[in-house]
Amino acid sequence: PHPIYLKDYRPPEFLIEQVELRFELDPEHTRVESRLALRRNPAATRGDGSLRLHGEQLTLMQVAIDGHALTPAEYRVDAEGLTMHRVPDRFTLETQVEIHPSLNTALEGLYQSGDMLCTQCEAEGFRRLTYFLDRPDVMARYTTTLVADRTRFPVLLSNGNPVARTDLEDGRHSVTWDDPFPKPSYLFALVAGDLRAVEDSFVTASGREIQLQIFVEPHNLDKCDHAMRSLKKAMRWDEERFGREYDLDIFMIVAVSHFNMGAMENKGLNIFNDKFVLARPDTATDVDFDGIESVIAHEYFHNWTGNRITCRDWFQLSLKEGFTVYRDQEFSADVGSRAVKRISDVRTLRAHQFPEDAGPLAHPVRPESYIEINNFYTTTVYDKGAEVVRMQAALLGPESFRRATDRYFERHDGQAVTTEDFVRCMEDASGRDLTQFRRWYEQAGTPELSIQSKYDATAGTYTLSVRQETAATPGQPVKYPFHIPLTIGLLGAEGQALPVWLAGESAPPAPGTRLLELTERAHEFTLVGLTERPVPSLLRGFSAPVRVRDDLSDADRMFLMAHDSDGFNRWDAAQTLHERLLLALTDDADHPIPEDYIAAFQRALRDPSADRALLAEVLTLPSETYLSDRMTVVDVDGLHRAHRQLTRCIGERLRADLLAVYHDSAETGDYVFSPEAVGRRALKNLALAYLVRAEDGEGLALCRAQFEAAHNMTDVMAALRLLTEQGGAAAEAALDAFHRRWAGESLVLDKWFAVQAAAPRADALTRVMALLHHPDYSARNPNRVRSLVSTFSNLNQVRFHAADGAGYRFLVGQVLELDPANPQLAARLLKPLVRWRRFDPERQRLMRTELERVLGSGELSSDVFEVVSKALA
Ligand code: HT7
Ligand code: ZN
Repeated sequence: PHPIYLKDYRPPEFLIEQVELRFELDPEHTRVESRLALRRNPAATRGDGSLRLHGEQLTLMQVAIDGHALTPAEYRVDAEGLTMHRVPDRFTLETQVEIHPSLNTALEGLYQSGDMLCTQCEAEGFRRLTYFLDRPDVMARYTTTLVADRTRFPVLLSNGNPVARTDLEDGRHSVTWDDPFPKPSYLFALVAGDLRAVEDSFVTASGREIQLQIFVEPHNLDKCDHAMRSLKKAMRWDEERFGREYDLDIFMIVAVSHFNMGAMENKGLNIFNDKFVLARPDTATDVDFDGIESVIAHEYFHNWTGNRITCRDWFQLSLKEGFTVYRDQEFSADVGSRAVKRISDVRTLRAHQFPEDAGPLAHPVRPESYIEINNFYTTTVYDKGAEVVRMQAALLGPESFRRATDRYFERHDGQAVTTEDFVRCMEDASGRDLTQFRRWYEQAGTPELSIQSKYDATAGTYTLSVRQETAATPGQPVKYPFHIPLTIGLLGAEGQALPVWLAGESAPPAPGTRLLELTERAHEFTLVGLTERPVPSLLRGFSAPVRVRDDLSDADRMFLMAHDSDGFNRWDAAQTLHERLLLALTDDADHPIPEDYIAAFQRALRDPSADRALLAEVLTLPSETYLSDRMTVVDVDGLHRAHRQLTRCIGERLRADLLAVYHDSAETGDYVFSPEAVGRRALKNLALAYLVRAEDGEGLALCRAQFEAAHNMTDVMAALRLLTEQGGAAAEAALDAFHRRWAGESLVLDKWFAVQAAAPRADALTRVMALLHHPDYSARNPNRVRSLVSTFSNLNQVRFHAADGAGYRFLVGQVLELDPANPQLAARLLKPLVRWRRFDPERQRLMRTELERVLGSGELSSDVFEVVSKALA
């Protein structure tokens, strides 16, 4: 497979004005008729007079231009498309093809999920439905007719509005849909099935009534309330915060159980992994409820950021994904707790994006080349892309940023554009020059800020010396300085906010947070008017996606943890304290656990006014995977031992406080999904975890009781996780009971598989391998594969990285088995092996051997080939 380069982008030679599709749907043989109105693109240079359309895995039955069937001499078909040797400047092309949904295990194009048929076209799946110019800068209007058996497929859906329905004499029926908005082919969708809908409506700011429908299999009708509530909240929020109103008269969501990713924003017909739709308090955890709210919002927000304004080419993917993640993050922050949301987003960024940016798959937010676009739906494009939008919002300020997004929506509505067009709107609306800022789109790698401080008591000044440095990444040996917004505050001895007053300014600003801008490799900021040494609160709210190395003492961090007005930085101070101690314990098991460390957390636990959710975050230790990214050579076993040691110590030393918190947080009444209730449950279950992991008798009894008595899945899973970790008869009994109780509930069974895969018990791999043969396991269901295989290899670091390499062999075996069936899934599974250079020489050897085994194993998909070849390069 060959790479595709951004520099090679050329506008399409032909445009498609109108698309008429007719699908005669059947799982075994589906016939697709297409009628395309094509015309030469005046903006493109003329080629050799031929036209090439994309098409894969299609059986061509007929092709005609302006009503005349082509003879075989007039066209050529190969594995990737259809070439017509001579075509007019304007013409109608008709094709007829056959496809086989039931054989489609890649879940790209038209496929079967359970008893239903559905499509997934992003990024390049439309070419598996019919011959087409399957690229996002070809936007067309679609009319789609679906024909299928009336009994098997009573519901037939596509994009836009239904305009005709007919019952046919042969037991089939047909529905025609018309989508008035021009769209790229990747936003096309159809669904056919025996589905039921939960219905509601929404009145837009301008008074239009929109019909809302969530389609599910009949037995899931009682699990859609939360998704519908989330949708209506998101619709209102987008009007209020971004001035964006919904445009069609219907908005539909369909939940399917076989899905490669989270969800898909097809115009007017979002298709979702059912994991991000279905929830009842007894079947879904708080984390699931939260995920549903944000994914529903994310896909809905794409209607403007992605659909009305789309990407010119796939190198611009972050234009829609980075901006839409930013929008869904802001939505969740507004409807929940801003600090807690920021903490969880930064946790994700540090745990996944920072390692990606430091490894062999590092790429810019706007990549320069790719082999397989499906490999570029990455945390860099999504999460760092959102940070890049967030930094622009910070540099512009809220009013100017809103003016800039308004301008973007107005200027580019109906177009396929670039990240450059987005930045230009930011500049035009604010008058700011973002030339240097553009490097965030172009340069890969995480900058590291080194910040040194000096207090001069005589002069009353405090000097911050800041340097930025970014390590080389593949293909980018030299890095130029980034434009970095650095938000800081200063705290006085009583914890009060001090003014951040820069030398040379005539008067101090009001005490509080201030934005400094870094553009050079080194800066010195002299802050004046200080009568005492302040404690600095650096990078408040995580104002830029950077690593920080500072000279604060542990005492400074405990002070910040107690007093910083910035909730994010209170948490970050605590994280750094945990991290430093855990790394010290990893190096030396006898390293003392300081009294003041324990005391600081005891004070936090005893503070009656503390926000429960934030407190739970503060008390949560950084994960072993995250800590491994902080070591030059990962010490897998040392980290695991240190983690257990500190956990046990906290459980023992803070026993009374943890028990008090547990009892204070008892569930009363019905399940409520609110920031307060979620925070209370999080803190309670964290307290329980410390107690159980310290093998506290009372804690263990409480855990067993909670498993028996809890009515909500959050509490049940928290208890089951701890029991499974402990092992023994109680664990087996609980797992059996859980399995019996939830037989047939696929999403709940995913949890049953995952909880066993994550438990760091010595027999974890044996158990995981046995579970591959469990009757409920299916390699054809990505959720199930992820629940077992990905959970083990990503969340059970100590067992996956077992010194004998058995974890690596297991994973590669799974990848090789899956690759022919579902390349997207196989390539994603491989990710934990990509960081092989971070481990000790023997583990490196074992991992490299397994990666080489993949490379040497013959027919690989382009997806897996790209990941492995780059990992080994
Ligand atoms: N825009 C979507 C990305 C996507 C996808 C979704 C489902 C299956 C395969 C897919 N390939 C790419 C999801 C989103 O970011 O909203
Ligand atoms: Zn998205």
